[in-house]
Amino acid sequence: MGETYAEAKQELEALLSALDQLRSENPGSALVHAVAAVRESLRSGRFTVVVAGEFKRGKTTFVNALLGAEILPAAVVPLTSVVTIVRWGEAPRAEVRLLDGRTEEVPVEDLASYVTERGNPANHRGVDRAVLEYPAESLRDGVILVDTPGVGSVYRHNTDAAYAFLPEADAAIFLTSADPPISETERGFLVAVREESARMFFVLNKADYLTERDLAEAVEFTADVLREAIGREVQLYPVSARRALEAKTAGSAEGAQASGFVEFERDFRDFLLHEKGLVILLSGARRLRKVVIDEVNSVDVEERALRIPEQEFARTIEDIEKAFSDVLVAREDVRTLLRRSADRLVEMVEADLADLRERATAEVLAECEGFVLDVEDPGSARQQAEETIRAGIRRHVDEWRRREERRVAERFWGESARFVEETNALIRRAVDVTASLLDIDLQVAAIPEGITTETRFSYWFFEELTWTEAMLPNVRRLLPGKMARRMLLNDVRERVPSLVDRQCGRIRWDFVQRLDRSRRDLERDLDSRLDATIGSLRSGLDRARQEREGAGRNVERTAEVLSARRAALQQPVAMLDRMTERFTAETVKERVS
Ligand SMILES: Nc1nc2c(ncn2[C@@H]2O[C@H](COP(=O)(O)OP(=O)(O)O)[C@@H](O)[C@H]2O)c(=O)[nH]1
Ligand SMILES: [Mg+2]
Repeated sequence: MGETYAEAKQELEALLSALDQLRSENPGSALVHAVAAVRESLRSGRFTVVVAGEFKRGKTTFVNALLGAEILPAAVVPLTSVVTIVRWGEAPRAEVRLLDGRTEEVPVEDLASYVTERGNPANHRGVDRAVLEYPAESLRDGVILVDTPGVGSVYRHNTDAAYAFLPEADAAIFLTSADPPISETERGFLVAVREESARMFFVLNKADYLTERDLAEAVEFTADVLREAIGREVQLYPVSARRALEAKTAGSAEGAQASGFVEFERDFRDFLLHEKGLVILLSGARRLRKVVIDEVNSVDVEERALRIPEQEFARTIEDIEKAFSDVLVAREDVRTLLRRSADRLVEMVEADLADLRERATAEVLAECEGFVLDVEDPGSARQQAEETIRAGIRRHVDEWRRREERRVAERFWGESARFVEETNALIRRAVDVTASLLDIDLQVAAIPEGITTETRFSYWFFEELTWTEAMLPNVRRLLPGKMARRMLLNDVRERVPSLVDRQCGRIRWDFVQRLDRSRRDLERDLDSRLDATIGSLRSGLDRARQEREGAGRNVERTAEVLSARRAALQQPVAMLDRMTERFTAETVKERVS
């Protein structure tokens, strides 16, 4: 943006205050709601940022450096085994969510005993994820950091976490370092996520280990690997998360500068605020523009309706009302189409799920059967067999879900655009009919396309898989090997299909729920925009009628009041025009570059 996000945001906030003053003359109007809604979206906009990378590249240290305090447990030996989500809170507070769905508040100092390998070996506490709230400046604007276990870590399920979180994130920071150089696993990860790379930042950590010359070499080498994996030139930030953390804790600005962190932080914040902030500002400005124009129309309608000759007045109102009810009947058809389109999306998900069910069952079974047939001591392999099943299902489901989320979101987006168009046509009809029956000019403020950013198919954190049901029955340890193997094999064959089935059922439920909610949100949103348009035209007519019926009517004096109000509304309209134009240009530029 030509100006900073903060400045643009302030400008919009000032406008909101100005509109607060204006609306007091007409309480209960759509303007009141729009002002509140836009204010809320400025306040609560959030950015999810995933920190990904192989274990021990320094992800957790890096998150601490961003927070400016050694708050998350990083260490030499332990591998973090659990995803940790860090978000703004007035005071430090920690909570863990368990795989069985329960949530427990835990002392912040004790976090290590839940999220590290040493404190929680092989995740025996069954922790699904930890959530830390912390009053760090860097989290102020709604930034949420997700510290993931490493790509290529020794535990399969850790590897999946970074993948699973990526599509729902607004941005990602990929960390590597020179000790050892970027690995084959990391390269594979980058190739797999290359589509997301426009939203990714690349960091070469532990720069402090290297001399200036070695660092330059490491940067060059790593950048080559990145370019090759991602398919384009990317900027690589050499930093020392450890030095940055030390400097920040000690309050040393020079130290932070020397760590390379400052440069990264600046670019990263710019990116976040620009990328996401712009979308929020643009949709806020467009939303306000529409309601303010509705208000202007309301004033114009009133002004004009006051002057209609007495013998024509009732008739004109009747014609306009008739047109409005036609528009509202047509809206019913649009709603029916919208619901049908949502049903078709559910059908698509169901068909895709059927594929997943079949493939996952076959592949997980094959893998587990192989394991059971090869294992040396089948009598005590139950736990490992379970682990294989769990990891297998999780892998299939995560991968499927990643693709499906995108697919559904894109389809939903496309469909929404169509219904926005249909509703705009109705809005235009209502305004045009009124304008022509009253023989005046009225502006049509269409629903902006951006409406869909507020009501899109939401990918908030989808539920992790949970395993409340028993996986495999206990096999008596003392059975002879052959028999134990046969029993275990039978159990695996029996359980895998039903476990896959159960997980597919949950996913279906999750998608259907969210689709339904998204559809209802969209419907409500479209309805309210059309209602607001008709409502403001009607209220202009109503006020004119009351005025005409009242005693001591003074058309000229009322007209003066109205033209003052119109003038007062004109200024915000002009400002909003400028803002939407500017923000739109920025968004387009962004997409092109
Ligand atoms: N020298 C140096 N060591 C670092 C740096 N960042 C992290 N480390 C160390 O690397 C080890 C792994 O760090 P950690 O943050 O736990 O890595 P993670 O597994 O990726 O989360 C720890 O011993 C850290 O102190 C750095 O910038 N420089
Ligand atoms: Mg870590």
